[in-house]
Amino acid sequence: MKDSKNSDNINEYRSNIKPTWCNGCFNYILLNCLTNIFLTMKMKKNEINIISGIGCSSRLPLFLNTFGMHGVHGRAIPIAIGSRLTNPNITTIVTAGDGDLFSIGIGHFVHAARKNFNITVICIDNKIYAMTKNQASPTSDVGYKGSLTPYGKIGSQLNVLEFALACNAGFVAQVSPLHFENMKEIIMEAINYHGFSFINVLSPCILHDQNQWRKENFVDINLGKNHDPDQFMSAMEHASKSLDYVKNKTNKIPIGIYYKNRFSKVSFEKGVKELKTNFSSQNVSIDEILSDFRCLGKKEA
Ligand SMILES: Cc1ncc(C[n+]2csc(CCOP(=O)(O)OP(=O)(O)O)c2C)c(N)n1
Ligand SMILES: [Mg+2]
Repeated sequence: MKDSKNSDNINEYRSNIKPTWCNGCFNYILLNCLTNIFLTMKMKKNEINIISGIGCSSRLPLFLNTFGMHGVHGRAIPIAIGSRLTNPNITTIVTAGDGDLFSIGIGHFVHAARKNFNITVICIDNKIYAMTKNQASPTSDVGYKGSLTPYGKIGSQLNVLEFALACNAGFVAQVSPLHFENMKEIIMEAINYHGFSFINVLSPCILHDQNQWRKENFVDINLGKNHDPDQFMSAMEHASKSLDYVKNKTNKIPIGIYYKNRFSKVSFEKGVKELKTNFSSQNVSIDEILSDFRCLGKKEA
């Protein structure tokens, strides 16, 4: 792999590793959508970096012929941040499960969003830990009967859209693989967004999910005049209702862009670059400053 020319053949973005997912898994649709996006956006394979954690969904980078890493459970975001800081010219996308991002890895999410790293985080939300055989996750419905909660999940369900907004994510959306074109458009918009973007992909596990969603079960919140993604309070209001379908099955499942902060704050990477430029204009090099810090550390030790 790793050549620098644009690909004109979608299959060139795929590695020769055969996916290990169950037949009919929604993850295939997301994989197909990503290669479609790379082709449409004329992205070079060596300018794409896909980082994951551990889980069925986290195997996704293995099936792509781009840079990437199948990382450590809950640590996809720190790996992505490290690679972004090392090479800010590479498009960095995290693809990880709901367990990975919102159970063990939730602390990393908070700070990556708040500090505004220019990465796209895609949660492949099947509402369970699938790989370890069906345990309830933070996004499982209350009462969900998993292998460790045979009498039903106790506690509450994490509303990831509300959470991402509260963490100050500049771009927040939810999509369904059953609405392929909508999902593709929104992921492309997230990739183009200069700052932290989050997309929740509703991807029910075909082995364990009892809901059997269909295309017509979804509603696009961006159709009509009810919601303006520029408006944070409107985004919060819509996000707070985004799980209403769980309690009342007659409610539709909302998809679309909840929030897009068009006046995005300076991304962390840009901030670092500006800092370096400011120091160099004052004739002080970053290395000099760091060596002072190192001396201090030694004196204190
Ligand atoms: C540090 C650590 N803790 C726990 C595990 C066990 N483990 C592997 S995958 C997983 C959960 C996966 O769930 P999710 O991230 O939602 O991915 P899915 O399999 O549902 O796609 C767990 C708990 C692990 N591999 N490493
Ligand atoms: Mg999961």
